[in-house]
Amino acid sequence: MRNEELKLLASHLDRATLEAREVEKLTTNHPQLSLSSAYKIQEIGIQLRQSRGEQTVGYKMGLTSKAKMKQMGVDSPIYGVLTDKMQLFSGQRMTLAGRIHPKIEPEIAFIMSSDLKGKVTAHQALESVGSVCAAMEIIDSRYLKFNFTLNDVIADNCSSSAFILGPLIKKPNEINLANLGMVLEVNGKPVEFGSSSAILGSPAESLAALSQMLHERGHFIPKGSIVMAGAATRAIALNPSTEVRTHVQGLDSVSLVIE
Ligand code: OOG
Ligand code: MG
Repeated sequence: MRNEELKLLASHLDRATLEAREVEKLTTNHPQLSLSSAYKIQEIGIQLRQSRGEQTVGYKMGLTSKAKMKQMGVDSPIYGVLTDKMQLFSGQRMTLAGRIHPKIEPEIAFIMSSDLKGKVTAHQALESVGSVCAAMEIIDSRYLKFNFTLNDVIADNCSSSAFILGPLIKKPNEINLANLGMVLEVNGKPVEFGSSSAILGSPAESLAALSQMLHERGHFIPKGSIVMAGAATRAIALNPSTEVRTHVQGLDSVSLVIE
């Protein structure tokens, strides 16, 4: 795809985000959209956000669990970029204004204490982690009915809308990240149960996979980055007048109040 066309598609998705408007998925009119063009559209979309003053603060992995792949009908992990404007704070009250059809999902996040580059094992990846925490992600696909192919969702920055980190826990090496119970509660009632093992076997594997995927595109994970490892369960629709909380065994909890 030519650069001009990639730019047009990126600004089409950017406008849909700003106007909280659903649009037809790109592959309906561009069935030939490739994985590499999709990541280029994602990158141009991030540049548009940067031109409005947003700063990139990290990455998110997506579709790292069987439950999510099945829910969305796609079959391999993907990554997107996080900006400072997407960050909400645990316990914060928010309205759903400005979002299209938001859903929320339980995650685990890392804060990097050093750069992480190239092909690494999960063990090596953890050596670059300063702290780990319970997290939630709000996803809000810009596509009609949350329906897309893998390349569509990559172009749409992997449906990212917002992320929320719980209290940071130091020394991730002291916790066995591969099997932590995770519960998503709405108004105090558990609605989704999972294990961190659902995230590619362990969130540390997801971090290593991100490093490798970025390396293939000439990028790396800089020191200080926030990395969302991916959801452990299906995502659930966000509704007004609810309190949503995720507990992760050994990692405290993170919450959000929807007005
Ligand atoms: C794509 C984003 C998936 C995750 O954690 O698996 C994702 C989507 O489901 O719309 O963020
Ligand atoms: Mg996610």
